[in-house]
Parts: sequence; C-alpha cells; structure tokens
Amino acid sequence: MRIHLVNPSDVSFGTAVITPRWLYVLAAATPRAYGDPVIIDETLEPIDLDRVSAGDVVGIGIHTSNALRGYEIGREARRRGAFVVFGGIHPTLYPEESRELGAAHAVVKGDGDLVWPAVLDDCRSGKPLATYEGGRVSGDRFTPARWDLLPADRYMWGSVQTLRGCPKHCSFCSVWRTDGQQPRQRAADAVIHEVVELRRLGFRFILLSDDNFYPVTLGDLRLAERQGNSARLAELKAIRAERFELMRMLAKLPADLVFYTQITMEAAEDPEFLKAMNQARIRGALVGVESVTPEGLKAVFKDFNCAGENLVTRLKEFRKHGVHILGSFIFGLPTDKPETFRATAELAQKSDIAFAQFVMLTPFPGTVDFAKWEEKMADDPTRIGGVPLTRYWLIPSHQRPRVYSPHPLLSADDIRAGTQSTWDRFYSVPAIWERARIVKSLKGRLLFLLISKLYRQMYANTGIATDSARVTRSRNWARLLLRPCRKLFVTTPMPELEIPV
Ligand code: B12
Ligand code: SF4
Repeated sequence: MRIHLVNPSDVSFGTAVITPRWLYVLAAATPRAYGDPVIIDETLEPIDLDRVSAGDVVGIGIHTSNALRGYEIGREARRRGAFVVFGGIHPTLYPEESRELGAAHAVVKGDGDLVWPAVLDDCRSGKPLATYEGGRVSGDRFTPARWDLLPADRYMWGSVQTLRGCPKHCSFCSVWRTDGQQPRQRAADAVIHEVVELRRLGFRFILLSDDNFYPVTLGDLRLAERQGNSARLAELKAIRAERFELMRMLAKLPADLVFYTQITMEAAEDPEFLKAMNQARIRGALVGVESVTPEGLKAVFKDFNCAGENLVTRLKEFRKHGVHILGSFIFGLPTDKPETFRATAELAQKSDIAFAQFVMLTPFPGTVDFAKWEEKMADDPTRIGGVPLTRYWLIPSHQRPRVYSPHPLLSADDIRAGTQSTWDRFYSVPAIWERARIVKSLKGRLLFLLISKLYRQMYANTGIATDSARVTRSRNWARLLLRPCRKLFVTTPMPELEIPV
C-alpha cells in the first residue's frame, strides 16, 4: 500500500515559489511502517496517475480555488482502485462535496497532524470511516514537516508555521472561524529546529506561514489590565513572551536568512516588537490593508486598521524598522466608488510599501460575507454549466465570473477593469523603479524590478484577466522567469549547521 499526497493545480510551472507545507506535515505524520509517501505538487508538474495502483491511498489537500482539479484527481484515483482521502479547509467546510464529486472514501475535517495514522490504518484494513474529526491541534502537538523529502532545486522559499488561528474577525476571512480565535502557538525551539533544517538544505528565504504573527496587541494587554482580569493578562503576556523568545532565537541563526510573515498593522504601534522583528531578520510581511477608507474598513469588520493619512504613517513605521510590506487591498467593497482605484494606488505608492496585491472581493466559504451572500442569492436563478453562482468553485476556471456581489455603484466590469488598472499603475516600470530605492546597489534594484514583474505576472493577470490569450502569456512569462529567479533565492547548503543553544 503506497501513500500518495497530492497538491492539485491546473497550472504547472516546473519551479514553484513556496513549499506547500501541508504535504510535508502529512508526510511526517505518515508512520514509517508505510514507507515514504510519494509527494506530488502539481504546481511543479501534473500527477502521473499511472503510478497509482489498486489498494494505494491517495490523500488530496484542497482549498476552495483548487477543489475542482482535486475532485478530478480523486475520481481518477478511485477508478484505479485506490482509497481516496480528502483534507484541507474546503473539505472541512463541505465534506459531502468531496464524496459526491471527488469520489472520496474518507474526509478529514480540521488538522491532519494527529488523525492521519488512524486514517491509514483503517485504509489498510479496508474499512476507512466516512469522516475523521482532526480537530484543532494544540500548538505543542503540531507535527514538524519532513523537509528531507523535498525534491532538489524546485522551490525558492521554505515555509514554517509558528501558530494557527487569529483573534480578529474580519468578514471576508475564514481563518478565525475554522482555525479558531485562540492563537495556537508553537514553542520557539520547535520552529527553530525546522528553520535550521531548511537552512542546512540551502534555503535562505522562509515564509512564517501564520495567519497573524502578532496575536497579542498592546491594546489587548491594556484592556485585560483595565478589566482587572489577571488570568487573561497572564495568558496574553505568556503568548507575547514566547513571540519574543522565538525572535531572539531567530536572530542567532546565520545572517543570510530572511523571514517573511503575515501580520496586522497594529504591530506598527509596538516599537519593541518591530525592533525584535528587525533583529530576527523578519524583513517582510503581508499586511491586510483591505481598504483606504474608514467606511470600507467598517464594512469588513476591520476598524482596527487605519485609513487615509494615518494609514500612510502606520505603514511607514514598518519600513523605518526594516520590515518591508506587501500590502493587500480589496476592491469591490460596497463602499467603493469610481475614484477608489486611483486613490488606493496613490496611497499604496505613498506608504513606502515594497509590494502590493489588489484582489477583488470574493466570498470564500466559511466567512461571514459568504453566509450573507448565499442567503441573498437563494432565489437567484443564474447557472453556469448548470452550477449555481454560490458554488462558483465548481465552474471551470475559464468560465468562472471574477466578481460575485452586485455593487451599488460599479458594474462587474468596472471593478475588474479598475483592479487591473491599479495593478498596471502600481507595477509600471517607473513606479517600481521609484520603490526600488529601498535597495542600495544597482544590481539589487534590477533584482527588485525583476521580482516585482514576476510577482505581477504570477498573481495579477492570472487572477483577473478574462482574456485567455493574456492568461497564457502571463503564465509563459512566469514559467520563463521562475527558473533563473530560483537561483537568486537559494544558497550553498550548510549541512553542518547546529541548532543554537
Ligand atoms: C501560507 C498561505 C498561503 C501561501 C501558500 C504558500 C504555499 N505554497 O503553501 C500563499 C501566500 C501563496 C497563499 C496564497 C493564497 N491563499 Co492562502 N493561506 C496561507 C495560510 C496562511 C497558511 C497555509 C498553510 O501553509 N498552513 C499550514 C498547513 C500545515 O496547514 P493546512 O494547509 O491547513 O493543512 C492542515 C489541514 O488543513 C489538514 N490538511 C490539509 N490538506 C490535507 C490533505 C489530507 C489528505 C489530509 C488528511 C489533511 C489535510 O492537515 C494539515 C495539517 O494539520 C492559510 C491560512 C490557514 N490557516 O490555513 C491561507 C489560506 C489557505 N489562503 C487562502 C486564500 C484565499 C489564498 C489565495 C486565494 C489568496 C489570493 N486572493 O490570492 C491564494 C491562493 C493561491 C493558490 N492558487 O493556491 C484562504 C483559503 C480560503 C478557502 N476557503 O480556500 C486561507 C484559509 C486564508 C484565509 N484568509 O481565509 N496562501
Ligand atoms: S484577515 Fe487576517 S486579521 Fe482578519 S481574521 Fe483573517 S487572519 Fe485575522
């Protein structure tokens, strides 16, 4: 019985940017008695289904965007007599769908770290259960990934998770509902072990693949103090102390390591935290800016963010501490106006952020936005290929609409065109060149230009464009740029690197 773990994708680039962490966590959770699993990441190359035999187990991990491809693989694997098991955020929310469309024998809901061996044992005895409850594994029981199984020369960045869950409650995000609002944080040394292992292999760039690297704000501490809630205060202080411990230990690792994470902009109010990030060489972070207006922020339950000039000041604070920001903005909010696109691009340029992504509001399952939208759409008769819009992920990607919620002022085309033009403006050569002044050397600036263009090709055009020639062109460009780019990110392996004391 061979175990196959598959990360489905419609597009394969030969080289990929970030290691899909779940593959290597589940590989580590696979008992050694079953041998090393066959790991297939379709962002590198498509699965060869001829390698799947009757009685094998095929574990498929999907999120909403790649569910359709995952189902195709599931059906084909089952036809060949394999046991098909689905897991990941999408099956956690829609287990029945994986059974009906993906031919799943079993679905794992929640975290796979601890339940996976039981799934495999049941498959071996020919009796997998329909559903396994993986639950929310506590921070001290996360399974460290098996990086020894990484293929050589394929990825640019490693990925290490330091916590799961987020205390906020943004309306467009499912994390706080599926992963919980209580941060489940790993001890610093468990994280360090994995980072060292990746550096031994030659990885210099590491994504700390957390939802929110700053789970306790100064405001949370003040509130607990004001309420005289000493138990809560002690708990928050312990979480915060562990963060600092992690950053202190990261700072002791080889100087060529660079980390990147996701964080709320509240961290900009906390100079001590920013200083520790800088010392730990956390050089970049994705910040969910979402909207540049107070009304927009209110609409997505994110009023803890700043708008207008305050936003500029806050974002600049990261830069002052050497943390470069990838700002993430959403278009299509009910409060957006025709001038929002230009205003956002200007503010993004003014805020000294290094990169930006402009996404169109998408109701993801499991979110507050999705629940409201689904209710509103209950009587909508629209079907594409027989699929209702509220199950848009089942529509083949080239037919899938890009905008879902009707807007009071803007048509779907206005939103799509406005989003595309904001990408165009932000990633025009003169605008990139101006931002490239964060790098001192000419070579560094040229590299910044190249990476900006690559980022744009991989994310912007493929997500927004409806014209298939443009999509194909972008993918070909990305394919061409990825291989040489990889060499810029990885370095000489350090097999002898020790874990710092
Ligand atoms: C890191 C990350 C990224 C990285 C991915 C890098 C990489 N190569 O892995 C980047 C930045 C590229 C990214 C991009 C996007 N992401 Co993202 N991302 C995350 C994040 C923060 C962590 C994922 C992670 O690595 N977790 C660590 C692993 C170990 O956990 P895991 O994947 O959940 O797997 C566990 C279980 O789910 C389960 N499991 C998973 N698969 C399987 C399979 C089997 C067989 C079994 C048994 C169990 C199992 O076991 C695992 C171990 O416990 C999650 C948030 C989150 N909390 O999940 C969002 C998240 C997955 N992303 C999300 C989104 C929306 C996106 C984008 C669409 C954003 C955008 N607008 O562009 C793109 C999609 C890109 C693409 N086409 O795939 C959403 C997905 C929502 C949904 N319903 O699908 C999430 C949940 C965040 C959110 N705000 O809601 N993302
Ligand atoms: S968008 Fe970010 S801050 Fe908001 S709930 Fe999700 S992870 Fe937390």
